[in-house]
Amino acid sequence: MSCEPSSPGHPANLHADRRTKSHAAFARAQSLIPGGVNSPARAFGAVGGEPVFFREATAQWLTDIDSNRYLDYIGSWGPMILGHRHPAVVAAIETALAHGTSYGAPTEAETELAEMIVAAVPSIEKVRMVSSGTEATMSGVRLARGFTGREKIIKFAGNYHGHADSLLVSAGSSAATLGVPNSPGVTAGTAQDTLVLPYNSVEALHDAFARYGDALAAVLLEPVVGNMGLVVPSDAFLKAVRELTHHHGTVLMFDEVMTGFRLAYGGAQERLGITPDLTTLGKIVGGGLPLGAYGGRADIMNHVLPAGKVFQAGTLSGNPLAVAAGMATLTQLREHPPYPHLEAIGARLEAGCRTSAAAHGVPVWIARCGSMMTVFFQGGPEPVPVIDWDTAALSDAAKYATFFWGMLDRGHYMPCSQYEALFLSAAHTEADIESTLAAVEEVFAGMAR
Ligand code: HOZ
Repeated sequence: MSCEPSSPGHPANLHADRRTKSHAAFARAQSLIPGGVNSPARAFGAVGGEPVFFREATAQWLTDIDSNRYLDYIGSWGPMILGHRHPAVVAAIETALAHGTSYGAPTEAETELAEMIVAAVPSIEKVRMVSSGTEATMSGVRLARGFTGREKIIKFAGNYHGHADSLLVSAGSSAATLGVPNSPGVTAGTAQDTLVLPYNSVEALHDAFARYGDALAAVLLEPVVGNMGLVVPSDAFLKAVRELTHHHGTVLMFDEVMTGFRLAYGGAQERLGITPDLTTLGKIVGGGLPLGAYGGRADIMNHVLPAGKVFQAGTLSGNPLAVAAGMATLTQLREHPPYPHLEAIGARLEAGCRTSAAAHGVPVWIARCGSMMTVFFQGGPEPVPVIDWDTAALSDAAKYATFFWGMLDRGHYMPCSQYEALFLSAAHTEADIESTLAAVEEVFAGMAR
């Protein structure tokens, strides 16, 4: 990782003259906002340059403040599965806006969105709305502890569940990218009840349950990981997770903040055929506005205040604009499922990247699940399967940076870290993918030299 200013030879400086307004905006932001950004994932620290500042977005396109256009492959890190400013979502927000922006009191729309979530997600019988994925997962962990009366939880290295203290242990996403998987400020007391295991290790799971068994409140995981780059679970791992948690009365909690409504309408759990006890949602469920949710078995959810005694609250929880955007997005996904299209363009993108990498001898491991994908740049000629954080961390971040800047300069906005997945939207066309693959071909050819 490098936070050093770019050197003249760094790929970040290719065509920097096209982003002079972004450069000035970043300088101004840095004087007022720590690091110049309101979330580190967007800071470009891992690719050694300065972030692009945006003016607007439409469908699959982003426009920066220097008027450069980019095909968008992050979709606000996941929420924009329909593309930006989908007319149905805009109309729903405008209608809600005409009535009021926040009441701090219940609305019927919240119940309607709850009905849609319960109908969509196999494990969810009751659901509580919050304002972000972090809040959802933090609240879910508290609930699992309150429900079981136990304190310890298991998470997996490289999985990221937002920035609640007890989950900032061996965390992925920008925590891993920027070198602080265990953040200063998280006390040893908080972290000691979080056990960290390697993802996909059935053996480690059995060992942990043999040792801590009935003291485990929850096992929390991304059922398909997006936050150390894309990593898929093995069938054996998922089976072991479900069987062991069931046997020990431990709550199995899926963090579907990224995968919910994306890998299928019912999320990764529908796609993989595994039903957890609790599920956390964010991103798509809010249609691009701040909304998260956690839900699951009714007997567990009934422990949340005021039905039960586990405290969780929020002034803007179930905010009417966010609920309207979420309902409009879910309605589109249900009535006009984009999943076959996303699968088709995802498969084409993956195949094209493989072809170019092989043609130019660029060693990569490519992982994809539906509309999420990562190209891991590797050191040696033999591909090393990326199955967990240790194998993801073998990636060559400098090569990823070269790829990232090469794509950006050709008008393709990719994740600014090796350890984030890219996201496709329903708005991406087959022609967009071909244009992206033409850029990939050029960039890989350059990397081979
Ligand atoms: N959860 C997003 C992808 N890892 C990052 C969002 C952020 O931290 O800004």
